[in-house]
Amino acid sequence: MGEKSHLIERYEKAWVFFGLGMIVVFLILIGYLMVAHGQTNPVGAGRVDVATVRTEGQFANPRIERVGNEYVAYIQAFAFSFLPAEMRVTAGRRVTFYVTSPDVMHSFTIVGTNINMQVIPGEIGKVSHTFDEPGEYLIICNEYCGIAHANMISRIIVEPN
Ligand SMILES: [Cu+2]
Repeated sequence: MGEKSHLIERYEKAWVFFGLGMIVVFLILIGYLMVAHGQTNPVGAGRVDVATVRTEGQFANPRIERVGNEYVAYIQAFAFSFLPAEMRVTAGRRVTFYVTSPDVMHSFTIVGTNINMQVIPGEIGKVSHTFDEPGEYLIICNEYCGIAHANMISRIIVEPN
């Protein structure tokens, strides 16, 4: 009996250490990913009127434009597309995306980056990213928004500097 309870205690200890070890591993992993990929915190950047956002204001003219050394994009995410449907930037320059939705919840997710922003109707989401690697990046919606959700794509083409 005494020997058996020692054995159980040993197993218990091993699993407690394993659990604590995994917490440490995850914290290190989170820290590493934040350093390696940069921290992107989407922020709220104001509100829009969903009834008029498509015809008035910045989002009525979805676009990407050069502002000084950077780019600024005004993007509509709606069922079932993004506007503009394609954007072009030069590698190494910071791009700030302002995204809103006139209908339902969507997301603004750039494959191959850590940008994954929720797009809430009536809210403007803002997130910035610098594309260091030239190439074509797919923009997708990962909030299920209806029957043609899977067709909801756009792309950003990063040209060499
Ligand atoms: Cu969507």
